[in-house]
Amino acid sequence: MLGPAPASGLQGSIVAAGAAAGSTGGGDVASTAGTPATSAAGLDVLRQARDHSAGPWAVSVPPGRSGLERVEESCLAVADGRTGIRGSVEENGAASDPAVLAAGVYEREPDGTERLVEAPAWTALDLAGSPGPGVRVLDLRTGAVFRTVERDGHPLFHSVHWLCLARPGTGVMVAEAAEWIAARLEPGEHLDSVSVPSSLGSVIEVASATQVVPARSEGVGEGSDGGGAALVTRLVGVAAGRRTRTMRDDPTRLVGHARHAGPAELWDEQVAAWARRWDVADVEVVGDEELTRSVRFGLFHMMASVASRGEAAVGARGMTGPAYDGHVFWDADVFVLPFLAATWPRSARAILEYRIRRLPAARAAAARAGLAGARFPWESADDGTDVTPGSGVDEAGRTVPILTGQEEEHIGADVGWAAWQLAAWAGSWRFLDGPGAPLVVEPARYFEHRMAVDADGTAHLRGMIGPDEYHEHVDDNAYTNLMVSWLLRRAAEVGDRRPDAVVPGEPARWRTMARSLVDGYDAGDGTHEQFAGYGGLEDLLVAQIGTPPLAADLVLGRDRLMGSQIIKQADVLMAHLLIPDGIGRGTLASDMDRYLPRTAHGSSLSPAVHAALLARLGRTAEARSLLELATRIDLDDLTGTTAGGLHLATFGGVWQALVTGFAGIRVTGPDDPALVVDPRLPADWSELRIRLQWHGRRLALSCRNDGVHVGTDRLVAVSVGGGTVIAVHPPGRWVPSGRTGGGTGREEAT
Ligand code: IFM
Repeated sequence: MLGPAPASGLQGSIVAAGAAAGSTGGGDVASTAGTPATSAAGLDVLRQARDHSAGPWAVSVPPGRSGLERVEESCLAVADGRTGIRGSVEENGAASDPAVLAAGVYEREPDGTERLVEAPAWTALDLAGSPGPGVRVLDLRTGAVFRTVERDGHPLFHSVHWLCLARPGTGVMVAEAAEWIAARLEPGEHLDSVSVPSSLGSVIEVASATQVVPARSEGVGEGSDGGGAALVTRLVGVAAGRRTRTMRDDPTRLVGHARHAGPAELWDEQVAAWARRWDVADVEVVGDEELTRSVRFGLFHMMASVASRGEAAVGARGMTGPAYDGHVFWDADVFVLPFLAATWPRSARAILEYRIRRLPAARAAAARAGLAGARFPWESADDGTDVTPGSGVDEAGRTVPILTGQEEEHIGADVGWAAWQLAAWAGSWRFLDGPGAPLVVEPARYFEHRMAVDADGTAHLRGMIGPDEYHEHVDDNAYTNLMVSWLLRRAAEVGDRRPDAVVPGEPARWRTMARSLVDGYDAGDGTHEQFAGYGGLEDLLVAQIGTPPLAADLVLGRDRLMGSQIIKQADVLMAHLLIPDGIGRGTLASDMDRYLPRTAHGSSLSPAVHAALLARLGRTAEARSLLELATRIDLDDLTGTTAGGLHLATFGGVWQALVTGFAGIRVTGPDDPALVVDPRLPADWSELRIRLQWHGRRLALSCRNDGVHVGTDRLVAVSVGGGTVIAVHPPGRWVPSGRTGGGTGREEAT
């Protein structure tokens, strides 16, 4: 388990900067001017980074754990939105999987598979021996990884590295090593470069300038008669993308700029850049430091994984590992994007830009199916064609077909929903009236043609896979139909505003189709049937087969599972999360009672979704326990898959659970007249503090069950607990909840 850093910061005895300014050697770097200052600054930075890593702002990896190296490397990964590096130790142990990854930079294998290109880690050092892993800390506040190794009370090795958020593609590493470890590090200055091209015309290029000077310090030199220890300062440039089109910068030029700035300035920039991000994104559960840390861990990785400009291909594991080959799923649009729309809209826009640029491929996919509009792929990589594998191998070594690429079509509605989210948080139609319009209109057009209208006038989507991937080729998956119905109505609105984006008659037809599409609602028991015929399947509860989270496919086998009511992850309930106004009021409680006991949480996406909805229902103890489960999925490697990278969608789900669940914040569209907040907190959370941006206002919300203190930089309209809308002037005020009494859930109370 990964835990907190020591509250007082890590111990060590790195000495004053001047001690390192000895010989600089006669290296081959173009200019050595300022070299002593660079080493001095390096030491200073090393010390400052150490001091920053503490409390609920840091996640530490203790020494002496075996078999977890790759898990730790995922957890300690850092990124700047464009490129990332796994948190491997500098000597790259045998069990290590070091890598530099770049968003959207894929390789196509001879069998057609597309996967992320991996370049060698720029943190590698040719150490003469391993000092042992020591204690490693990810400082969430600054995005730096710090390592300290001591033996018998003597420091042996210290290092810090980070990727510069303010200048994507620039990396910095400073390390101090004792004599016997540093024996192979040649004093002087060294330039290195490596280029990893991909068959798709992309490349990752890494250039670095490394300076090695003696570290005659009371630090790592101690115990080695003051000589031979080394201080290493490495400045790195990483450029990734298509050589001709999207190559961001020349890596050598990036190194040159970094040398000009020097490590101290780069460190100050880094601290300031991350402070700007946290200022609009932090979440704190007052009274639960461990939960706060694990929530921030997820927020950090989401922020690090998405660029602020251009397009952002956000793979299921971001740039923290190679799992799922770095493919882009609905994880990006539905789970990660809302957090960014509410905190850093430029990054949400970049996720949508990735989809906009792949509309031609989505249109071609629809056309291949003989249909109009655009059909987004379930798994997407370089050019937006579907890259979902056709089969996989299960744990028993059997080849099983994977049908999600053909049948998990809800992705089209998910993309439209994501575009709407950005507009709703921004309080502006600009995006939807402009480049975002096709993301809503074209999938709607596709679904209009994809559905079948029966003689009785009801419309159906047949042969689908819903979010519950345990059941394939089902008819009228409730989540898909509800989302498509919602999408058709939104597309009609966009069409009303932008008649040039639609064909005359489409908006009216879409409104009719939205009403005709069946949603599985059964007035008898007040629930939505997950798909036609679900109720007739073997009625198994998860408690009868094990304790969730579990992979029920492995427990029951594929055939029995498909014939049972066990589901993998939130499906009907997912619609309650995303479109509470698009699903029958009062049905959340009954759908929860029906589906929660049948849900295996076989996907890491599932627990947080349930946490959000249980909180909404006022079932805060259950909500909290599922929230905590979600926050530990990677930190404790609960699914055994963290070695392949972190589950970004889970982090997004955790944020949504806190914001839309526990805090009860609801946004529906760009015209929302007020921010709606309705907190439901467990008794021992004294406060839930959330920073975000809504309709261009920077807000700091301190939520309690009896009201919310709203801090704001501009006049904002807020309604708390169903109370009247109150105008809040800067710097803010306490807004009491309009809800009287307690105990009932939000749905019942409104
Ligand atoms: O997108 C998810 C899906 O919902 C469940 N299986 C894993 C995918 C990638 O995270």
